[in-house]
Amino acid sequence: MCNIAPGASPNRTVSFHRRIDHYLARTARKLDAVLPSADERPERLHDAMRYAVFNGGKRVRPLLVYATGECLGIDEALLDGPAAAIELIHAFSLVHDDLPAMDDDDLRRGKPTVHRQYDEATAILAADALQPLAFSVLADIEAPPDVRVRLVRLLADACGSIGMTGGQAIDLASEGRTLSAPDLEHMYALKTGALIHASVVSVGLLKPDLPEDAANALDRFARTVGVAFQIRDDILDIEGETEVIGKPAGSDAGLRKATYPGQFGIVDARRRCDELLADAFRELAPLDGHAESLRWLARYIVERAF
Ligand code: GRG
Repeated sequence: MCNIAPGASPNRTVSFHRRIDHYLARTARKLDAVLPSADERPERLHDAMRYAVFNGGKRVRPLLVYATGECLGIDEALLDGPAAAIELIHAFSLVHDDLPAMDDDDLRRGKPTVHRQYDEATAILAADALQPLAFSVLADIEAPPDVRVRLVRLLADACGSIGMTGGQAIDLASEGRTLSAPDLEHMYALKTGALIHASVVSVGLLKPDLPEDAANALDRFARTVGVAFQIRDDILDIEGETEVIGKPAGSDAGLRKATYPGQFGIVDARRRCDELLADAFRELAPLDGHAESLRWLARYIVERAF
């Protein structure tokens, strides 16, 4: 087992899910602080940015940041910046994902998508503004300059052509096609996994003395969970109800998307999720008892109902 100091977060004697509200409140406060007020000009743009960020959302990525922080014993105040930055990138990606040129969705989180609530140009601009805001937040965190540069690089790679955007390009190019299981999982690892990976690995960067085996364990854990997250998402698209998942059920089939359950069936998709969860748990072994929060979140990710 590697040597990691116990976490300095509140109420560590109770299960992680009892601390979630605390972390959601921290995330909301930080996002509210960094987003321009809707009264500030240009008001409509700022209003749309706030709508994109505050119209619901489970905040899984910020929770992964705080859970990893618990695991590594990092002061939670230092985690607010990375948690908010990653959520801003996530919000921006969803606005783009819903646009007519992408998935053309009217509903997100049970509410009109940003281009439906405002208009297409405002949605594009709101997303365009959320992305640089994320990097500005990272540039301001209370860490040595070299750590901030590494964080910016990690997030830039995670959302660029070797990360989320590349995954989205493969996803769009795969409509109507059949992919092998490894190719599907590669697409998932980029489209969805890259940001989930960054949520965990960014916290490791805040601890320069992190032992290599712990850093490698977190890296592999995050990659595994990222793929499981997208398979679960695809299962929910088939099995979920629109009112529960907050977006039109069955839209992947409508768009002839290449998905794991679409190609291999729900049973195999569930089996693959369980396999990935077991792998993820195994990866956490070097972190031993410090990783209870990450184990809780990984299970939540593969069992969630929306
Ligand atoms: C130009 C960098 C750039 C990005 C645009 C549109 C796009 C490229 C990428 C989209 C990637 C994407 C939307 C992947 C899907 C990930 C996914 C499963 C999102 C849903 O995440 P949840 O369930 O959402 O965490 P909530 O609503 O809870 O926040």
